[in-house]
Amino acid sequence: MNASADPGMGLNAPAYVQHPRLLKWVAEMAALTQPDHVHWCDGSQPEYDRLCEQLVAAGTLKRLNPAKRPNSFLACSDPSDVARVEDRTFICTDKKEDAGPTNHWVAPAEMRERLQTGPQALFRGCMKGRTLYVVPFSMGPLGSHIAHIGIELTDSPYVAVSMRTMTRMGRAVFDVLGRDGDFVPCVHTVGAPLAAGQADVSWPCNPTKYIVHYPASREIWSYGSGYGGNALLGKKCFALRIASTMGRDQGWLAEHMLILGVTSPQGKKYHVAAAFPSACGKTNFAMLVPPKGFEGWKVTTIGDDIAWIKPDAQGRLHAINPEAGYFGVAPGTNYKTNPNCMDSLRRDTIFTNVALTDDADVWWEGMTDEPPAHLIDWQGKDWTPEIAKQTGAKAAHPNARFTVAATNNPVLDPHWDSPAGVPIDAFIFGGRRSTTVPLVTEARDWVEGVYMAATMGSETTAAAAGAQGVVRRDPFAMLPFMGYNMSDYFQHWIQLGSKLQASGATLPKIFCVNWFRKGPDGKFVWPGYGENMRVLEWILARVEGQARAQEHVFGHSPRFEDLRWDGLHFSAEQFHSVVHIDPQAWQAELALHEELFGQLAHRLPAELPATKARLAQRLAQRLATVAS
Ligand code: TSX
Ligand code: MN
Repeated sequence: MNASADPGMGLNAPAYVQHPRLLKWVAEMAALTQPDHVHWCDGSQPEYDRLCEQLVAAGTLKRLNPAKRPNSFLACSDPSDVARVEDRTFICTDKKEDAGPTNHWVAPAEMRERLQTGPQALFRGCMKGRTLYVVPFSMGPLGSHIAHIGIELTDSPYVAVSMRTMTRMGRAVFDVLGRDGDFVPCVHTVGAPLAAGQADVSWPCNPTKYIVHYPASREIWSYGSGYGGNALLGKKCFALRIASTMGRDQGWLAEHMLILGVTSPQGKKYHVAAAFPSACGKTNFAMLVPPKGFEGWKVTTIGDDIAWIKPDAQGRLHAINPEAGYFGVAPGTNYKTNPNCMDSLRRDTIFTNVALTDDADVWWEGMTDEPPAHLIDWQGKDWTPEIAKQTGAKAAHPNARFTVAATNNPVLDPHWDSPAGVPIDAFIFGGRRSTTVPLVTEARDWVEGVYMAATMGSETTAAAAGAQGVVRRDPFAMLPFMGYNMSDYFQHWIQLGSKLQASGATLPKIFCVNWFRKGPDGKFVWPGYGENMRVLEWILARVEGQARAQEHVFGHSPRFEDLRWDGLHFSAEQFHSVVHIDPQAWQAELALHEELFGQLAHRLPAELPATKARLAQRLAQRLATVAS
């Protein structure tokens, strides 16, 4: 094929693609990457089935036992390609300060030389021997005024089928685009061209990896990985990094948040958006099952990972889930921690890097109390509980994933696909903290809420690299996903709040939660999971102005008698240990906030140090009363 000599031709573009700029771009990219074939995805079921069959033939997918797990597959990646690569993720703005101190930066011209134009340009000929899939997708309900369109060019059929599950993918996107609609161009390659006659491997990838964003031209270029957020470019790259810059420029928010609906026994419906860093159980919270004592309450899922949030004409914030599926961590998911998720995975699921059972089903650590007697682990090796005991080998990779459509979720919210989005009543920010941070705190105002979100952090667990038990700051749970300068992002939140407030709109209340306080015995005190419904009930009653609280240094928290305890034995002493404020610990905490603000000092909004000064003053008063 010689696309460069004949732009727009030789591309096999279907007649319904009537967008000259798009056709020209695909032709240019085909000329650069030199695929053997071009396939335009229509998003149909037959196309999905054909691609899956092809992936089975190539050894990338294994079909699971249709009697146990209908229409489902297992993919095992190259052992070197198992997670997002943050140190290879770049924000290429003209000025380094616009990417900010929390991002890796390379000048756009320099990066284009490495990837596209230089003598060693990585994308030149990178798709030789492969098929280029043109994947049209909408992030958000098709045609929603909050949604945006992307086109991903990829040489990975695994990515093409995953994008069909994770986004609204297919030919209807071209109807929305018309002849001149805007789209975010996304170019992805596994970086493993094939010479004539060269046999492929089951998971092609390249040890060199680049995840590159050009915020000004809203482009994404990804090289060398076939895994997750590195390759499914609608997710972290578009819906968070590029969308955060679009939101800054256009007056909306792209957030690392789940969105859930709560219906009270009286039939009143509320919507909450919540941000947590990884390993805090976002998907579990998004599918929460109300506990004993909460009969008549219902929690429904709008989204489990990302929220795009825009004010309506009255200034009320409305959220959509830009995604259409869940790409969640499998290990730890079971019928106790998340029954709705387990039910979602009973069919139509692609699992990646979990273990294979002898009857061609899947298993992962934490799925059942008792492991099967024999498995094939995620690297294709024999696994038994005995081998695991001796070698520590995991059956599933700790970052093993499921890819499943939202429509498989039994508690999917009826408005999850509504183009107008759902009105947000409360924002929740959470972290994993064994000390210091109370179970739940309501911010006294918007700026104090932004302060809570900006300073949120999580203790490192054994799963992550580095020291254990160290608090890592993760502002808004956005640290790995920010598309611009973190301080400018804080400013954007503050500005949006004051603009909406000035217009007379009611802003969502902001809360901070911590399910993970530990007692002196080192055990979690709060039972978590479904019992978090008790906290959610209090939060919504606060939104209604119908629940009481006690003010402390950091904000308002419930007293024991302000939560409802029906159906749970939880003593006032246990409650005290998850909400009490230790002034000494808070003094150390504020010193850590100061450290963060020092790192982000350039362009940090003055409101944040001012809020910290007010908190420090309250704390000093508290310490003085304790001493006297
Ligand atoms: O997801 C979690 N949530 C949110 C659920 C809606 N997890 C799992 C985190 C890792 C992904 C939790 N773990 C939660 C929680 O609220 N709380 C805890 C801590 C905890 C762990 C085990 C127990 C209790 C709390 N075990 C028993 O009570 C028996
Ligand atoms: Mn996430």
